[in-house]
Amino acid sequence: PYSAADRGWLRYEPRDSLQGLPVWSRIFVSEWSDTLEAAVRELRYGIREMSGQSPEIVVGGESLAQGAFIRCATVRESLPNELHSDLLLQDLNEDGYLLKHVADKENGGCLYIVGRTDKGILYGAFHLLRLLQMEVPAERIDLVENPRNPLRMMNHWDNMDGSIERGYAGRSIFFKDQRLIEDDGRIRDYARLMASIGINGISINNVNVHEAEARLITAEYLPQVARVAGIFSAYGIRLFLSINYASPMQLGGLATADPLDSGVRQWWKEKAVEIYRYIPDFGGFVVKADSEHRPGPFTYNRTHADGSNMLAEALAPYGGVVIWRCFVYNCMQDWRDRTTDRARAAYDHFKPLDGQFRDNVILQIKNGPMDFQVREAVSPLLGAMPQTNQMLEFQITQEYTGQQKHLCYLVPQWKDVLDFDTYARGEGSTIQRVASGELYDYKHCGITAVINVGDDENWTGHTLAQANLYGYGRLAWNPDLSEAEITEEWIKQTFGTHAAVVEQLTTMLAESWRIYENYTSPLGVGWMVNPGHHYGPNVDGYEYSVWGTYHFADCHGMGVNRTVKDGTGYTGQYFAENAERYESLDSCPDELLLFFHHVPYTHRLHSGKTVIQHIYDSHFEGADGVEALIERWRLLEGLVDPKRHEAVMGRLRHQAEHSKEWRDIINTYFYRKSGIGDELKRMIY
Ligand code: GCW
Repeated sequence: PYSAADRGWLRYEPRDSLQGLPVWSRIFVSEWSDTLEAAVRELRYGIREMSGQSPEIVVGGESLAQGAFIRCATVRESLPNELHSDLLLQDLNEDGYLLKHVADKENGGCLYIVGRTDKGILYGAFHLLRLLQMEVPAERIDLVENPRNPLRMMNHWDNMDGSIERGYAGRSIFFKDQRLIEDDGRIRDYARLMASIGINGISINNVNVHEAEARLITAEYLPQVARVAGIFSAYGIRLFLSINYASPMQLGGLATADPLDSGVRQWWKEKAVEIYRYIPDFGGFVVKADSEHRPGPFTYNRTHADGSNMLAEALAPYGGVVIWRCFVYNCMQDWRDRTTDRARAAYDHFKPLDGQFRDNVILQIKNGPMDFQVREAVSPLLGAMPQTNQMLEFQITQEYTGQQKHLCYLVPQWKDVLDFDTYARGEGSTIQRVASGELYDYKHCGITAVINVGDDENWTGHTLAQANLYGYGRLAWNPDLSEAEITEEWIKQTFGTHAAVVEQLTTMLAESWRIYENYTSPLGVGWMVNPGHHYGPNVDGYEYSVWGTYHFADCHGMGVNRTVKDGTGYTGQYFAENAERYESLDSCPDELLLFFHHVPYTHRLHSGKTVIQHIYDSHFEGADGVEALIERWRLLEGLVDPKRHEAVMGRLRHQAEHSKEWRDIINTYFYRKSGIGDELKRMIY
């Protein structure tokens, strides 16, 4: 590693399966490039750590070795016949690779890592190391991998003063005191972690672009940004920046930022020339415009298409893209107004513009129509624009899911979203096929996520929150991977292959989302958090606010009526199958009931329980669930190193206390509102 930070899943602890046996004595690579160097160094380092033996790196030589070797090659090189006859080799895409063990009488087993590009080889090298960490016997390795999503991104919400919006793991790893951090060690280790899970694009600054960050695209900062971009580049990652839509005014001194103004257009074109002079493989811009008081084209009576197209035109000559966020809604709503529905906003704004965007614009859409709640419906905008590139946005940082103090494994939530069937082109039109560009022929598309990383030694605050980081990357690579596969990979790499560790941690992770949901806001209604920082229970925290986030609880019942029949009409934004399912109380799934309907507390769920009894039961179960997590973790004492064991235990203890606070506040609130007691007569205050 290049820094003293926790190694995450690139831990490479000694493995019994590699100890004492002769491993590969050489690693052959025919040419040298930054990316191949990164790949080969990683291989040598990982193998040395795990086996105690250090393979020699041979550049350009013939692979006539004494003993087993690893050979890294691109498809253009001459390879053994068994590989060439491998039809799959022809199907490798830009980032794909083949990993194959080939038995060789003289030399023993040889491993081939073949990519179409150097990047493919890098990904293949990380895959091989993953398998070795998992103690998969080398002779069994024979696979071909192609990523499903062209863009696999991370969004940082880092500010140049070093703070991170919604960051729960320390300060920024990129910025400090209005500058880019000069010690690159941490950034290199970060790039390794990201490349190991296939991430190929990273925007390094907050989408809320303040005064200082707007200047990242000026000569003052571009040399520093270019340095980071160079590190990323070796690891196959393109750097993106969030920009201020009004830059021509703030930076250029123009009187307007009107996207149809020729001076404004010219300003952006020249800006693009300048940026690409410093960063030839610059990815493009991420833009939050006309959203939560950020400037945008609305000021000039122009559309989101006008605004994004202007930027896209400037980046097009260099292959750059504009990632335009759809988190656009009225954040100055009157809580008395029951007709305005924030959930409708993205669809209402963007759907009518389908077909008006340039082909290097991508619309970035949050998984849900509200805002990364523990449970919400899937955004109906995803899949609703056949002629416009779309990209899915997840949130790894646990803003509403326990802020990395609580354990909440989000892979199950993301799987639900990815497998959700939109019915956009009939059955099987899943979100994962929208994002990957399989449903519609998108020029650019993929998945992005707001990252949970900071400069804490363990990257993510809660050590187990590393699983979310890892799991997200794996799903962005292959959304068909199962939760079980991802979890097993992560545990074995991060905590070793001991059966008890795998068993207990698997259960802890698998149950954690449901546990968190149980003691927080019920049945998909969301929110009920303290305003501003969003941590901890406050049922009415957002009830009389401007944010459009209400539960409408009174003495009779609660929930948001989003039906077409007599509600906000939101259900009508879905394709028929889903629209009907959500519209009707008979078919609306329990877990989203209060997201779609306003019902009496005595309404009976499909589970057979009334809403009020469900609230009580789930809240008691949720808090008890945290005690069970602690019990499981206790079993791993001695099997997990004391440092990480204690750190996680400390967080679990806090979670246990805090979950009781959630439980009692929610239960008491609804007991007092409804006047209906708990059937089991448990303590409610
Ligand atoms: O969830 C909200 C967050 C804001 C964030 C915004 C967004 C970066 O509370 O902190 O701003 O979403 O996604 O733009």
